[in-house]
Amino acid sequence: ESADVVVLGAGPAGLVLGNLLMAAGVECVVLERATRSHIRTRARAGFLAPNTVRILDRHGLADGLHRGGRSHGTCEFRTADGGFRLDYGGLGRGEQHTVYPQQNLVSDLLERYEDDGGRIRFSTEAFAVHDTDSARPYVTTRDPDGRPVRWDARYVAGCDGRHGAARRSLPPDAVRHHHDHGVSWLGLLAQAPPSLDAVGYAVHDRGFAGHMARGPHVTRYYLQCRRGSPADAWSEERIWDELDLRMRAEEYGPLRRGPIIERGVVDLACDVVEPLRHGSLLLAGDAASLTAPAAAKGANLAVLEADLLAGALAEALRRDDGAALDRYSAQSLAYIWRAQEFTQWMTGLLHALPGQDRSGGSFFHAGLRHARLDSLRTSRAHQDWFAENYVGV
Ligand code: RFL
Repeated sequence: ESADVVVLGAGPAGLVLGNLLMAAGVECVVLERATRSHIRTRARAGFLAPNTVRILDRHGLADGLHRGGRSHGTCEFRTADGGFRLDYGGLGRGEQHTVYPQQNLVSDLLERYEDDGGRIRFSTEAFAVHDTDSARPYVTTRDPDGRPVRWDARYVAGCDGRHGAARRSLPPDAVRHHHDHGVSWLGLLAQAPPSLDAVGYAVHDRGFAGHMARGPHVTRYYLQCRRGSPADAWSEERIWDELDLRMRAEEYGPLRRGPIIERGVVDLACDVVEPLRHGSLLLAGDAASLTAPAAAKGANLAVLEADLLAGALAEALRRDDGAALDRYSAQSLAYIWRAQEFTQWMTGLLHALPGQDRSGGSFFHAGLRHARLDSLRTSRAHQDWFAENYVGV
């Protein structure tokens, strides 16, 4: 089988790319390891940046999020020195997030792609990308009977995440910059209405706790946990008690409890692959760079890169010249590093790092964190900087 562009992965990156390539008249196919129902229900991100919404709007892909999304522009910090709220939607550039669950966005993108006649194969895992240094790369998969299938292409877009075939097929000269923030989160999805009308960040000596609305009946919570602890280590009651404690329920009132419908441990780590072009293989989304979820940049970068990559691929195919693809790599990396820098700052703001918290004996990091929060609480310039970076990509 063949296509001008073979896209690996049907997450936000792969499906935005598929839609934009189709709109540009580029022949493409999307290969996805999971089933249709799996990608339509996989809960992950929820905070879309204004630039993400602008990109989707520009390409007529934002109807669903305008119908079902909600504007959001406030976060609340709760600390030992008292709490403070930042109406970031009125600070910086005056822009807000749109809260819209990632699985809804993926469902919208998929529906549109298929309605427009887009080709997609589910339950089709790419094993490797071959001959990326040539003008005829190909991808290997298997058909439902287990027979090998070869997909010939002009270009292969690796949008298959951090463990995908694109990363495994990188040539030896590809550099992967990796950084481990050293902290882990227990990520929870609760069948419960939000407990506050803001993103909640609790900075506590026992560790970080976070609160993020996903919809009227579902709320995401995070609890910093010890590295290596299993997701099922704590009972639901213990989880809610710990959340109440760190979110300072005594001061602010108890959280609205409900069944925990999903849980998983996330080690906060990040990486960047450089460059994003390796001959005829291009990377976008988590395959290009992984960001820790502390600043909610991952899905937004995925959409931004897919937009840039679609334009570059269309130009490269039209002119038979890959210069636009090199520009894609350089341009995207500039955005990626900005997002990594802010994520690193945010991670430092929210956590007692291992061995550096008060109980670990070192007051130095706790002192820095205190100063950083104090500056954010009191300095309008710092708040504007925060708002601009928090909603920006
Ligand atoms: P995805 O969404 O992981 O999609 C990749 C797709 O590729 C498929 N795949 C393969 N297909 C074929 N062959 C193979 N060999 C394949 N290997 C994998 C997979 O099945 C999948 O369908 O990557 P993409 O498109 O780059 O999008 C990235 C985002 O999904 C990710 O960055 C965000 O979810 C990160 N993230 C958040 N980002 C935000 O912007 N805001 C948030 O609030 C936010 N919260 C989160 C998050 C990630 C989380 N996890 C996963 C730790 C919260 C959580 C809990």
